[in-house]
Amino acid sequence: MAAKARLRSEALPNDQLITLLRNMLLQRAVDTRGFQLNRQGKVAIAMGSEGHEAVQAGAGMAFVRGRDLLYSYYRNTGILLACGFELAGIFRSQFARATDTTAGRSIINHVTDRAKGIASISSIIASQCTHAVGAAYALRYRGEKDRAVLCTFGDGATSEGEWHEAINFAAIHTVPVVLLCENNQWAISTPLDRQMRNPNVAERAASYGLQGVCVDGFDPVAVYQAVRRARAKAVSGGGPTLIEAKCYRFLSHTTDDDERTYRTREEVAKQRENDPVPRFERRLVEGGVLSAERIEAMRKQVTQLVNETTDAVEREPFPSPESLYTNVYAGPTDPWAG
Ligand SMILES: Cc1ncc(C[n+]2csc(CCOP(=O)(O)OP(=O)(O)O)c2C)c(N)n1
Ligand SMILES: [Mg+2]
Repeated sequence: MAAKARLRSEALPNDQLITLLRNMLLQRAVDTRGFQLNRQGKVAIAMGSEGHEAVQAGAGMAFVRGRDLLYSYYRNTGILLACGFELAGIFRSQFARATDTTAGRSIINHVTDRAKGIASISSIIASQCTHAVGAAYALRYRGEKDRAVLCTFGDGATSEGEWHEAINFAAIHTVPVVLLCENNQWAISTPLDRQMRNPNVAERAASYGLQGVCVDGFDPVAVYQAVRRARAKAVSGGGPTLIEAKCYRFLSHTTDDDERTYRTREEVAKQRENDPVPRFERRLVEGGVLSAERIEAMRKQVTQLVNETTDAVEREPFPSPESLYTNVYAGPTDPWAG
């Protein structure tokens, strides 16, 4: 009963709660598949967002499709999907097919979709922050109404000079950007206490004259509400907000990394107790939103969708050898000709 009341007081209709859960289940299925495909030797590398599902489902739901711009990073398949990016596109990138948004040229998850407002993902940590703030400045400069930029980055990114330059510029010029830190406690093998003495990224906002908000990154509703509020503030001329969502990276950094070499099993097990997916499932069951059977059916449906999409994309062609220099040189170029 208490749980029901709590869910109601959050003022999110059931269909939105179900959308959040579906996105979280989809993220986990995509992650699992990516790691399997790598172990099968079918994709060169995979990256997992496991532990970030709630952050990404919540933030993606606050993104207004057709209006907002997304500047995210490589660990953001869930945000991409929640912002309307095509599921097949994720696998086209993993399989490096000709149909991929960079025609198989980029490392996995480095996709783009201009029509949907999804900017190209860059491997250079924090570079998306300066791009995002520049785009938000352009929106304001052109007087575009009800449009904002969502910029996401990891805790490690906040050690980069570019991050500081971006947030400072954004604050000075009051640009419509929401800065969301997915604080998963690790930057590959570097723990948080080797990156910063104050573990609360949100508290840094004050030094730029901004509002900082810290949310439970295992709670998709809390993240959604924080990002939605920050977006509303941004589009009404209130400027940027720095949101820190505390989460965890359950898997290795990528399939090329082995997290067992630098962190204890006890630490990971402790974080697993709060795994955002089963936690949100329990909350929806206790709140009377979904039955355990319905959730199981959703999980099966999402896994089937991922499997079918993977199979279909695997049949798509690789880029042709003749296209090797396409988009590499301006104009027709044959580098081998004298
Ligand atoms: C400028 C720069 N420095 C270093 C790297 C290598 N690198 C790739 S991912 C990564 C860790 C980033 O950690 P964080 O920002 O916390 O994101 P997470 O992977 O934990 O989500 C590093 C150091 C890079 N890509 N770019
Ligand atoms: Mg990190």
